[in-house]
Amino acid sequence: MSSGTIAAVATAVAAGEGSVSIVRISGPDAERIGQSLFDAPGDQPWESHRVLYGHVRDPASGERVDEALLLLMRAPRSFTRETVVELHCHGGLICVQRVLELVLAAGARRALPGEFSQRAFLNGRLDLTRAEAISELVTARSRRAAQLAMAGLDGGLQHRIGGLRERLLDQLAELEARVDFEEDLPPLDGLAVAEELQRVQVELRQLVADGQRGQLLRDGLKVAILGRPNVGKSSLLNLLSRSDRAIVTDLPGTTRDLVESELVLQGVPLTLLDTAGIRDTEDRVEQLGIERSRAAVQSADVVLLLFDLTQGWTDADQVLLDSIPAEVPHLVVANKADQVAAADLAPAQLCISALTGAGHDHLVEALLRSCGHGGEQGLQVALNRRQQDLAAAAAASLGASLEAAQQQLPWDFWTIDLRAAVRALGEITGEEVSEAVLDRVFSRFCIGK
Ligand SMILES: Nc1nc2c(ncn2[C@@H]2O[C@H](COP(=O)(O)OP(=O)(O)OP(=O)(O)O)[C@@H](O)[C@H]2O)c(=O)[nH]1
Ligand SMILES: [Mg+2]
Repeated sequence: MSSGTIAAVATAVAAGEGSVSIVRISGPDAERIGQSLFDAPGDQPWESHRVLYGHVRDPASGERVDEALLLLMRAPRSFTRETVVELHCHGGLICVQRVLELVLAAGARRALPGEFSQRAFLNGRLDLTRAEAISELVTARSRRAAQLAMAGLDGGLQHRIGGLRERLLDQLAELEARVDFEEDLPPLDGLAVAEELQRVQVELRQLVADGQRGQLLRDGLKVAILGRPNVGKSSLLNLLSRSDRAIVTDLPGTTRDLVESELVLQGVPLTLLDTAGIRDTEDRVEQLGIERSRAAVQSADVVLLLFDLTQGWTDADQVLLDSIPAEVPHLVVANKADQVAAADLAPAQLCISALTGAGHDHLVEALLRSCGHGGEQGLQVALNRRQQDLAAAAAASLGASLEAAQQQLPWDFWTIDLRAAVRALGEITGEEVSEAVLDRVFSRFCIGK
C-alpha cells in the first residue's frame, strides 16, 4: 500500500438506512480538501478536534450537496496518526456518495479495505492484534463475540502473546550468547532452558485450543433442517426464528428453495436453512430444490433431521439419515408431538412440536451442544484463525527445539527452531511481519475501516 491521502465512507452503506453517514479522509491533504469543500457560516474557528457546522459545496458549480458537520483531527491525534477530516453527512446513499466523489475529485484516492487501520498500525497507533480485534468487533455477530473482540482491543492478546515471545527471546539470548562466547560465560543449565520452552509450548497450545473454541462465536453455525415433505421443517424454522419467514401449508412439497434465517441462540450466531422436503418427484422445480437440500447438508455444521411422529419412523427417513455424511453432527428430531402421546421412538433423540413450541428449549440446548458450544464460556481471549495457525507453528517449532535439547545437540541446533518460534509470535503481534502478510491481513477488513 502506498501513501497519499485516502478517503472512504466509514459508516454502513445501505440504501435508506442510518441517519448519518461519515466520509473519512486521512493523509497530508485531508485538511486542504476539507477546507476546499466545506462552507462554515459565521466565525466558527477552524481548529483541531472541534466540530464545525456547515455545508458541503461542489466547488465547480457552487451547488450545496449536503448539510454536514466537519471534524478535523490534526496529526498525530487521530486514529491513523495522520491528519483526519470527517464529514458527517445525512444518511442514505446518495448524499454521501456525492460527497465522497467531491473529495476524490479534490485529490484524495479511494481507500483500500482496512487501509485506515493499516496506517494506524504502521504509524504505531496500535499493534496488529488490536487492529484485528477492531475488525472482529465490527463484524461480530453476537454479544459474546463482541466481548472477545473487545478483550483483544484492550490488549489482552498482545499481552499474552507478547509475554510469551519475550520469554522465548530471553532463552534465545542466553543460547546465542553461548554459541558465540561459550568459554567467556558461566555454564548454561540446558535443562532449565528446556523446561521454560516446554512451559511456553503448553501455554501456546492452550491458546490455540481456546481460539478454536471461540471460533464458534465468530463464524457462527450453519444448521440445515432436513426431512421428508410435510414433516414440519418450515414450521420449525419459523419457531426458532420467531418469524413467518418460511411458507407453511399442509401440502407436501411446499418449500422449493433454500430458506435462510439468521439468528442468535445463547450468544451463538446461527444460519438456519430450511430445505425442500426430500422425495421422488417428477416436478422439475421440486427436483432442483431437492438437489439444493442435499447440497446444504454437505456444507452444514449441524443437521437437524426431522420426522413426523404421526407417521412414525419410516424407511424413507432411514434413507435420509444414511445420506448424512458421517463427519457432520446431526440430531434426529421427532415432530408433531402434540398429535401423538410422546412415545419412546428410536432413533429420535428429541420430541418437539413446531406448532406449539413444546420441546423448544431442549432442542436449542441439544443443537448447541452437538457442535461443542458451552466450551467457550469463560474464555478470556480467543485467537483468530491466522493467529491460531501462527501459535500452532510456534508450538511446533518449540517441539523441534526440545527435540534438539533431548538429543543434547550443540546450542546452535536449539536456536534454529527457537528463532522460528519467536518469528511466528512476532507475526501475530506485528513486530515481525512482512508487508505482503500485512496487506493480506488488512484486505480482509471492510472499506472505510
Ligand atoms: N399438529 C402439528 N402440525 C404441525 C407441526 N409442525 C408442522 N405442522 C403442520 O404440518 C404441515 C406441514 O408443515 P411445514 O412446516 O410446511 O412442513 P415442511 O416439512 O416444511 O414441508 P415441505 O416444505 O413440503 O417439505 C403444516 O400444515 C403444519 O401446520 C406440529 O408440530 N404439530
Ligand atoms: Mg417447508
